[in-house]
Amino acid sequence: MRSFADITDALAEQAIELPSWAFGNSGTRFRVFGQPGVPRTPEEKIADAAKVHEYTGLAPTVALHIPWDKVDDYAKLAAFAQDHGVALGTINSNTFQDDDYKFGSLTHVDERVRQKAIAHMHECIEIMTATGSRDLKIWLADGTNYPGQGDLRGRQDRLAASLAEVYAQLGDDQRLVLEYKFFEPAFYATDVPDWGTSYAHCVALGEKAFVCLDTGHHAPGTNIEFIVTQLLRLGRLGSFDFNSRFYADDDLIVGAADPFQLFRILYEVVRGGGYGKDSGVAFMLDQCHNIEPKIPGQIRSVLNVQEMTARALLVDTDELLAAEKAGDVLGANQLLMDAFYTDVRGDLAEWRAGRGLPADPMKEFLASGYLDQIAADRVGGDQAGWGA
Ligand code: LRH
Ligand code: MN
Ligand code: MN
Repeated sequence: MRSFADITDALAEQAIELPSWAFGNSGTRFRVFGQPGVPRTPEEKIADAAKVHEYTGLAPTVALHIPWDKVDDYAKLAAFAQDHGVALGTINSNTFQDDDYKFGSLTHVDERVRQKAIAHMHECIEIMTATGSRDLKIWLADGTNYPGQGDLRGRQDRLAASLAEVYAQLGDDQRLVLEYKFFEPAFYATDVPDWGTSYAHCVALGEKAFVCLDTGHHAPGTNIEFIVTQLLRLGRLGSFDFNSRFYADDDLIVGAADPFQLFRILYEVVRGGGYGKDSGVAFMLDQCHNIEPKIPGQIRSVLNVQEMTARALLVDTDELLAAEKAGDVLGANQLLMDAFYTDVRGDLAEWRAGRGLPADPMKEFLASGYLDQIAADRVGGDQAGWGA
């Protein structure tokens, strides 16, 4: 196994993008529980996200969701973020909250609605240009609830045509990232249900199209790390939406439900060259904190990713490959498990302190008084964008 000192350079490269929507009130379709101090504007969401970066050094960018984070001047919003020590990151399109999209967006059989969805994507690309963002992330709620409701093939064909129109608008340094999800809100057939469908569309589009893997978007029991390996092998893993789940798309804190799965995923990321600032693979969170406080929820999340990344980096890949080659089943497995069971929290605390960060970011943030301050300052905080 590698030593902690061996992995600190790699750890220093870690960057995890935060979703603006994690800071707003959110809930299930049964209830949204409001919390004091919740942001009322995109600026306040960015200010909260900046706190996570200030205390952890792990979260230098914030993803926006349009139109939830609609403002008049995006360059000004980017400057606001910069003043707070962060940058704006991925622009997430939203074609799922408009009555027009009841039967689909980029797949819609009605040309007017399909063009409206394409125009929204183009607007998102313009926002990216204003904010200096690299990635347009597309997740579609498109699908059908009943067999026969829609022509599955026709929907794929329209999707391909729509995506090509969106792709054509990308600048040279911009990327399209297509996220998949196996069900919900459509319950019979989802139009981008799996990595293979996303991959097929990306390959047809061109070299600036990549797959986004949301860890909560698979059937129970799916071997997600295998998908990671395959997409890295194919050069099409663009980004992660990290979260954890017990049942379906639960959007719980990453690493909370199954830390071992997170470790296995991160090991494959490291193994496959998907780790680090030049890898082209963006780490993002996609979570909602329905009952726990939001900024601490995000602090816990990025620390969970950091801890599991450290454990994955501890694996001596050469040693492991040698054990695998020798057919040493138990030895190889033990090499992985030894790294997984290594408690890195003490080393990480010491390392953080040595870099001018709080050894215990959660404790220092809670003691900072920021939560009391925003509770007093912000009255009438709104929900993240859905679940009212
Ligand atoms: C869909 C999803 C997608 C959306 C986000 C709010 O379930 O994961 O990434 O943009 O949730
Ligand atoms: Mn997602
Ligand atoms: Mn999701």
